[in-house]
Amino acid sequence: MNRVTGDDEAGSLAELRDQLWEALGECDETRAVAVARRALDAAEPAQAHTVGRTAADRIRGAGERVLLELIAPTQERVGLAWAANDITVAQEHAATAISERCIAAVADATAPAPSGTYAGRVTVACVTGEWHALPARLLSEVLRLRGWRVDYLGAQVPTRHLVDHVCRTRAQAVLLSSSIPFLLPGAHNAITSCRGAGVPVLAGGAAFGPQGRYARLMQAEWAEDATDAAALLGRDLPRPREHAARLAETDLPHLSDQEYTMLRRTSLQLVKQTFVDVEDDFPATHRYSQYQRERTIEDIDFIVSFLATALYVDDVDLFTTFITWTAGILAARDVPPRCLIPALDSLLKQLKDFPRVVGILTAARGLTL
Ligand code: B12
Repeated sequence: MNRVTGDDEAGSLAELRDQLWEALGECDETRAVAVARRALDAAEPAQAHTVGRTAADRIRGAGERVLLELIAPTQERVGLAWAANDITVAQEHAATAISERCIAAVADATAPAPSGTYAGRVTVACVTGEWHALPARLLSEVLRLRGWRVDYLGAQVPTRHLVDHVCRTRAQAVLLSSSIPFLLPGAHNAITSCRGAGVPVLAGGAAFGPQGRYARLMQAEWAEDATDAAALLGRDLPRPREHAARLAETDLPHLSDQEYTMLRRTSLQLVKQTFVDVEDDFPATHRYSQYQRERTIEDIDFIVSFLATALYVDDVDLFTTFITWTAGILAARDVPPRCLIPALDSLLKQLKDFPRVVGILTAARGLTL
């Protein structure tokens, strides 16, 4: 690999991304790790001329760039390829496992010498039910490079155990990651519980919405990515006052209409009835295999979960964005997106007495499917 500077640098990173992408596509772990290592060499000297930068600074900068500008976007590309049905679920799983290996290789190659002194101690965790651990892992490694002691708890951490941990370790802050919006009610519980224990919460990940709008609704700080998170932590997050258990309605007064509670309570029945209505309205389902029937029920369950979450955060956009996304996933698999219409109509019929639900479903019915 040629050492790169200036304009060549961006070109080189783009090339390395393509090389990493190819290695992931071929499930070639050894090659992928070699690309990540080469990227470290390529990223480092570009900043070497900067006056006042120590060798440690340069290594840290290179590590961060490889994590956030090579591995993260390549992993996002994996998601896009899966959504477009260009790669299988198995290829996506393999690619993610290899990305994890690459992160570990970068972390090993750039680990600061143990000094026993840290910028502070923080906990990084995914909310209950959240399996997308890789974004939290990336965040943890960037913070370590920046001198923080990080307790990385990984995927789906039950709130009670999260709170126990942050209290026991006297964490300066909890960094909570979530990618899937329907986990937001659980995320809210985690935020409220940690704040109740006097620990500030910094939330991030796609679940928290554009510009972190749902994190703010839930009284958490929000950062776009690991670099922003490091900057916020460096400014010391204000410690919330410890308080007793707090009702979700305190942050979200619209919940007092009980529509969310009712929907959650009846969701099993709603999914069953919606499937029956879909079968009636969309005759093709009668020819479905058992596997296809199960996937359809799963899709309806998803629709109901996202509907409940849109009610929880009182945001129509959360649901319409999800329906548009689902339509794209279906179309890429040669399933006509208009098969969503009978499901939406069935829910509208079953839930006609609930004004906020009706508003959300009507907006979704207005989409071109
Ligand atoms: C790998 C993957 C999986 C793996 C995760 C394994 C693992 N070890 O992480 C598995 C197979 C488990 C999985 C499962 C599912 N997945 Co998935 N998955 C992905 C994929 C391809 C990559 C995730 C990733 O690593 N992204 C790379 C990181 C770098 O990006 P990022 O999340 O944006 O994170 C950055 C910032 O948001 C931020 N950030 C993130 N967290 C935090 C936290 C803090 C505090 C801060 C400050 C910043 C921050 O920093 C990161 C770095 O810049 C994404 C596609 C994508 N675009 O991300 C889909 C994706 C997230 N998955 C999706 C779906 C639908 C699912 C499933 C529901 C599928 C299913 N039907 O079962 C399940 C849900 C499981 C669950 N309950 O969590 C959808 C979500 C769509 C939606 N409408 O919400 C996506 C977007 C795929 C797609 N293109 O449609 N998935």
